[in-house]
Amino acid sequence: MKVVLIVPPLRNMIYCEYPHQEKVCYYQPIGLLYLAGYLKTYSEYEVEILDSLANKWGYKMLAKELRKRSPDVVGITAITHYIYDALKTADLVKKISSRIKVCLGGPHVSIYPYETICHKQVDAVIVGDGERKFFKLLSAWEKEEEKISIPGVLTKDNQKLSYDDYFIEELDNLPFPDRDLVDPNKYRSMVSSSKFTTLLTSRGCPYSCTFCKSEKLRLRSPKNVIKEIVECAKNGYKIIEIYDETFNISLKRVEEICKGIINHDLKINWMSRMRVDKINENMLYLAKRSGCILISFGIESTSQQVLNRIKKGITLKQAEYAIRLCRKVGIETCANFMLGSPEETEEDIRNTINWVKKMEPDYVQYSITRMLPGTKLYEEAIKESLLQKDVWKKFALSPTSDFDYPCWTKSISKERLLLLSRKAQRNFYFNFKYLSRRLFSVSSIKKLINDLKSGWAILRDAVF
Ligand code: B12
Ligand code: SF4
Repeated sequence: MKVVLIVPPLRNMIYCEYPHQEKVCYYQPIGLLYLAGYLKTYSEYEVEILDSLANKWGYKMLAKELRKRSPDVVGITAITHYIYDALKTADLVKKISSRIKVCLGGPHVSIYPYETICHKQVDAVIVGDGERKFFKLLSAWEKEEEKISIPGVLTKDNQKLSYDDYFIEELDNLPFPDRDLVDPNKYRSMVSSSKFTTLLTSRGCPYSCTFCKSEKLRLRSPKNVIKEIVECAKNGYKIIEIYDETFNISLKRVEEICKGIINHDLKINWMSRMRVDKINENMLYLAKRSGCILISFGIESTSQQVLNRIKKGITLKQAEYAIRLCRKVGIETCANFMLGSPEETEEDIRNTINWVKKMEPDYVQYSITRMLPGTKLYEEAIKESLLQKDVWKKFALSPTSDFDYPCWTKSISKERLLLLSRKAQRNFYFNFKYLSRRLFSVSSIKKLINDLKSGWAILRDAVF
């Protein structure tokens, strides 16, 4: 059986805060690489990945590539933001041949399984971690089973969903993502042009920030993580972006992973996302010695009232400590903020911008607080009648490319928030002090060229 996994052409993504940045940095579709790794380990199926985003393909080109391969099954990944394109891709597959089975998976499908299976071009949907369930579905299709009943899978004939097998608990038992299925030259990180990949040491997150839909936390053992990092280093990857929702949930675990990288003398650099309340000097020194070059912190707001309201569980003191400590140790920082959270005023936003000026992180990312489906913030907005109805559910049933993304606009309008965030972004990067600081800190001409490319993308997003 021939299986093709697809990242759709993102031509109608409903919203993307930084469209130009998305054109300079491309990330391997790690979820699909995991699915492929699993299928290649446990089956004889022929598996290929078509990443339309990294290949810069539109629908015509994707159709051409699909026709060449003539698959039996197509799997399409989808987040809510590009479900329109995912369904359009499913349509295209069915137009090429109605005998090709189409299955959708990914975060959007896990939130809206019933709304997704309703679409005529979709034969099956899978919720939660996909590896085991997709394999079971393919086996059932191969055997042409009449009634398919697999926990976590919905088909046109069986629309009773069981959440029994939603998560994979033992991540160490999973085969590694099959990185050989994509061309490494097509992927690039924001901070370097070296051979780059992404890696997950955990899935889920134990915190409950109201703007985020976190799932149950599962951790891989440091030994298992090191094995994958060693494999990546052997295959020539120089930069690894750890894509955990929060990497430093356990300090001891991070330290063990760092020690493993140091002991294996791996010549790699890595970056990750961490929480400001879970760091200490020892861990950061180990991180630096093991090649950590950048840590992103979700600080969100500098108003403690707002931080409490969105249940971020951090204090401004912790954020200041984290940025100062990273600077002392020699690790760059990226501070992420959301403007326009509940109870945030324009004065709070000004305070945030001034705080950033004072703290001087190496990078900053301002976005506006958007209400994602499945989050507490979105539920709050419906309860407080800020939204008249469940707009995301309606969108999931009939997606449009001009969907108006809901924001918390009780005190500040969306237009104003967008203006403030763009202005803040532009003013941070394009001033003499910042540019001269960056110029003196870059380690090589290659890095300078890379920073200029990324900087141009940021400028375009902030200006246009
Ligand atoms: C790393 C990450 C990013 C990275 C890289 C994204 C990428 N293209 O790889 C960056 C920073 C670029 C990013 C950007 C964005 N992201 Co993001 N991101 C994540 C994060 C933290 C981890 C994703 C990941 O690698 N997961 C691990 C892998 C193993 O899981 P997976 O991909 O979901 O795949 C598994 C299953 O879903 C399933 N599956 C997936 N596809 C398929 C397909 C088939 C056929 C089957 C059967 C199964 C299946 O099986 C896989 C293996 O178990 C998630 C959080 C999360 N909980 O997933 C958010 C998340 C996916 N991002 C989200 C969002 C909103 C965005 C942005 C729109 C933000 C923005 N800029 O405004 C952009 C969109 C960019 C884009 N083009 O996709 C949301 C999506 C919410 C939603 N309702 O769909 C999430 C869920 C965060 C959240 N909690 O809200 N993101
Ligand atoms: S915002 Fe970060 S810390 Fe909060 S729940 Fe989401 S992933 Fe976890």
